[in-house]
Amino acid sequence: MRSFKIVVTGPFSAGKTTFIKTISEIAIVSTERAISDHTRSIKQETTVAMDFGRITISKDIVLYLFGTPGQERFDFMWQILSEGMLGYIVMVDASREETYSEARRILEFFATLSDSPYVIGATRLPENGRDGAIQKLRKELNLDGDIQIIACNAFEKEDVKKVLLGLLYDILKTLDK
Ligand SMILES: Nc1nc2c(ncn2[C@@H]2O[C@H](COP(=O)(O)OP(=O)(O)O)[C@@H](O)[C@H]2O)c(=O)[nH]1
Ligand SMILES: [Mg+2]
Repeated sequence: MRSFKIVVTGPFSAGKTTFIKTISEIAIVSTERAISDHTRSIKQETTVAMDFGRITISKDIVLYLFGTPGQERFDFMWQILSEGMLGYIVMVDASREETYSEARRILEFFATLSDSPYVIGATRLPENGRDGAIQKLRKELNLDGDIQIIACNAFEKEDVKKVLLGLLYDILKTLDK
């Protein structure tokens, strides 16, 4: 049995908690709190410490998912959560361009923490012109061509699986080297 620790990160309200909730076989251990500051207009609750979920991929592979909080004052948690991870997912709400700079900051910070593979899970992509939107996201986030950007409705199990398997594929590639 191999277990993989995977971190799910990304800007505030990108869909991280939803992603883990959708796929986890155990009731998600979430630490949501009512929001007291200006970000309350975006949503009512936020993750203050972490989300935790588990998914069995096959009889040999189990993934443990750790979601990071998305507000700056909890940044110190990123470092703790990233310890021992085999890969990470950066969730980005493609429809909110004002969050891209935060996404870039997260990408840069994680690159200093770890060499492990990562993929982008892009939520709220437009129905029409999806390829163009993905290309734009790649450019805005300064991503190399070999970094996967995977379209994801975080409420859809199949989409969440696609993102996880995409990452797993990149992880297995590095392990085989
Ligand atoms: N349309 C759409 N809404 C989403 C998606 N994922 C999450 N949401 C909504 O976006 C808001 C933020 O989601 P949440 O999972 O709490 O984001 P987090 O801050 O990254 O943990 C919530 O109102 C969700 O219902 C998605 O893939 N598509
Ligand atoms: Mg959350």
